[in-house]
This record gives sequence, structure tokens and C-alpha cells, in this order.
Amino acid sequence: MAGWFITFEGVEGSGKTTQIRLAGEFLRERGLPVVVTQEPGGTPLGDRIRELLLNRGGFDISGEAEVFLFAAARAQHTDAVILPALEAGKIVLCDRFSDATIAYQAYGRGLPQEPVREICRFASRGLVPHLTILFDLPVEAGLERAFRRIAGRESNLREDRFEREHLDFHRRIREGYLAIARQEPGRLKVVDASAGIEPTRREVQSVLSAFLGG
Ligand code: Z5A
Repeated sequence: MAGWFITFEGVEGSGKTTQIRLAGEFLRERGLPVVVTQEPGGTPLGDRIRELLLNRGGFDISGEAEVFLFAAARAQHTDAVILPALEAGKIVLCDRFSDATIAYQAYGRGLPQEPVREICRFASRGLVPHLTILFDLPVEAGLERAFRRIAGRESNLREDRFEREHLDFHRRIREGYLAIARQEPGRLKVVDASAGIEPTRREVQSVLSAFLGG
């Protein structure tokens, strides 16, 4: 595989979506071939699954069902978008991937880790990011940002099913991400996301430059 697979992860409102866009521009300005994509989403099937998972649809989704829905979106995304781009030598920047399932469904929902990890391995065909940038900040600060942004949208377009969970759920997710970072310090680089957009952008650029060699 010739390309590089780089994922952006973090709790709600950590700023990863803002930063992935800026990182894409930064790399494109350097003449590098970049694909920016997201999970759940990135394919027509993934977009439909995203609607089911993130909007309040008036029906329950169990933790186990959630894992399989995220995994179905990931399987299609890996096959149709990520692997072909990597094989074509591109840099794929992806907003969330398997670490999100471990953090949200295993640590957050409390599902057993090993089956969740196995489902992730199956869905992603064993693909592991070369680099993961983890945007870390206290969950209260992230949720405040996320709710401010959600309040600006029409109620039928609000993807707020996860944000409305209890604070302890979000704290377990943050702890989960930090635990993964401790387990895999070579792959995960933790960035302080509590600073403004500009200092965070500079930190992300220095992580990317160090990783890509220049
Ligand atoms: N999920 C899961 O449970 N399992 C899985 O396997 C996967 C996902 C893949 C959708 O993810 C949800 O699915 C997510 C986890 C779950 N939970 N929720 N919700 P998502 O990535 O699409 O949604 P999100 O986490 O809510 O991301 P987001 O809303 O896109 O937030 P963000 O990317 O962290 O932040 P942002 O959009 O860049 O910024 C949020 C606001 O803050 C916005 O108004 C910015 O202008 C502002 N902002 C950004 N950076 C800053 C700084 N540095 N200072 C001040 N203000 C800032």
C-alpha cells in the first residue's frame, strides 16, 4: 500500500472537523494528493447509516446494534474509498475510524472490548491508521462548543443523539481515548484542543510535518 492513512479523533466539539479541513488545505498547498473523508459517512450507504445513528428518530438503538451499524458504514467506506485511495498513493485524512468505536461503544457504552475490537478489525479489513491525531480537552468545554454549533441548525437537521448523553458517558469516552493513546504512543499523537483554532492548527501542522518528513 503506497499511501498514508491518518485519522482525526476526539470527544464532541474537540475541533477535529475544523482541523481536518485545515490539514487538507495545508497538505494540498504542498502539492500532496489528499482525500478528506469522515465516519460514519463517506459513501451513500454510510450517509444513510449516519442519518439513522445521529438523528433522534424516535426509536431505540442498542449499544450492540450501534456497533454493527458503525461497522457496516466502515466496511463500505474502507472498501470503496479508503483502500482505493491508499493504493493510488494518496494521503487519506479520515474524521474518526475504529478508535471511535472502541472509545464510544466499548468505553462509553460499556460493551466488552474484545468483541468490539474484533468487529472493527473485520469491518476495516485489518486496516490500522499510520497516524492518529487525538484532540483532547475537558468534555464540558467540548460539549459547550458542540451545543453552540447545534443550536444554529434547524431542529430536523440536528445530529445530536450522542451530545445529549450524560456527562459521565462523555468522560468515559475521553478516558478511553487517552487509554488507547497510552497503549499505542507511536501511532496516537495527543494534541491540546482547548487552545484556539490557530494554535491547534500550528500543532497539527507540526505533527503532520514530522510524520511526513518535512
Ligand atoms: N461515533 C461512534 O459512537 N462510534 C463510531 O465508531 C464513530 C462515531 C465513527 C458522529 O461523529 C458521532 O458518532 C460522534 C461519535 C459517534 N458523536 N457525536 N456527536 P462526528 O465526528 O460526525 O460528530 P462529532 O464528534 O459531534 O464531531 P463534530 O460535531 O464534527 O465536532 P468536532 O469535529 O469535534 O468539532 P468541530 O465541528 O470542528 O467544532 C465544533 C464547534 O467548535 C464549531 O462551531 C467550531 O467552529 C468550534 N471550534 C472548533 N475548534 C475550536 C477551538 N479550537 N476553539 C474554539 N472553538 C472551536
